Amino acid sequence: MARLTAEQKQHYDEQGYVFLQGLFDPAELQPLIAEVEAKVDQVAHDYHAAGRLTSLYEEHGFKHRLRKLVEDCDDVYQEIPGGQFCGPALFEILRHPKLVDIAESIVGPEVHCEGRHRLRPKLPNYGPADFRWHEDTRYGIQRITYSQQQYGLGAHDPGQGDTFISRIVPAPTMPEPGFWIPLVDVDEENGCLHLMPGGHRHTVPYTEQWRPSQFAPQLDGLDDVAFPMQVGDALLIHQHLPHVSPPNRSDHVRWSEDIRYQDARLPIKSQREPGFLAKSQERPDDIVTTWDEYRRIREAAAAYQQATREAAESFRKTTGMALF
Ligand SMILES: O=C(O)CCC(=O)C(=O)O
Repeated sequence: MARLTAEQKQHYDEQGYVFLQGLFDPAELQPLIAEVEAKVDQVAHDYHAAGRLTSLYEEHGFKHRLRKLVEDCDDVYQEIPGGQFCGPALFEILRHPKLVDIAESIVGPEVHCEGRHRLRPKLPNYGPADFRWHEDTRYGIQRITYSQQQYGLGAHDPGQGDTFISRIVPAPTMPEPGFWIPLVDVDEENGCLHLMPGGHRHTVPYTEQWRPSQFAPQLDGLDDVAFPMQVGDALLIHQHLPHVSPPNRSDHVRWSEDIRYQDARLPIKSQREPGFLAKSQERPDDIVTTWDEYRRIREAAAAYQQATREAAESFRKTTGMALF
């Protein structure tokens, strides 16, 4: 598959997204959908065996079964979303050349697939599945120091002095292109994504990025655009593009998967969810090509987290002090 065309790259830079209509043949996503269905089935059996469900709801298909299960036992929901879900079919999508080659257009030839991929079952009228306006990555902060001369008074301006000015400014973080991939057709009724095209170029003050009431005026004049999509389409989204996921008002689950990439030469975003090297010229032998390898990376990270938690707990018990 191709990298982004020059026009698509320009659109990404200027508008903060690219709508990739028909990127996948829907059949290519079928193994992933089957993997999600198998996960839901396994959770249903576990909860049913534990006496926490009155039925397995097996007669309900992909779009309805999880809703029925959660209506019966709310705790079922927490078993499904997020990065905890992963298997061989998702791995094949994470490393799919169609995604990795497009990511390469933005992050360069060393492509790391972040471990923070997320399965999103957006249940009808279910608050925990909704997202207010946000950007996917906060800005960092950077101290800049400049003299009045640099600030524009000009070297020969008689008014220029030696005064140095020091400011803390928000600094865009490294490129982290994300893909939002629906697993059912999405529209405004079942909670399709809304973007604010161009919003990634408006720096929201560092402290206000998660406070929409203060966020909105910063983006005055930009439009909120809904993106109905069909299975097979994908949205490529800049990490600073504001987006929102309004409530699902339909009677079925809106399923989607989101995936992010970064330059593998830069510090890896999340040590807790380490991801894997998806493409590389510098380290071709380290590219992860099998689910078994990625599964072992995930298991090692989980074991490390567990050991860290146990060490902290043991320290707390012995000393009465909390490590974190
Ligand atoms: O899938 C959704 O409903 C929202 C996802 C989202 O906002 C995100 O991944 O940052």
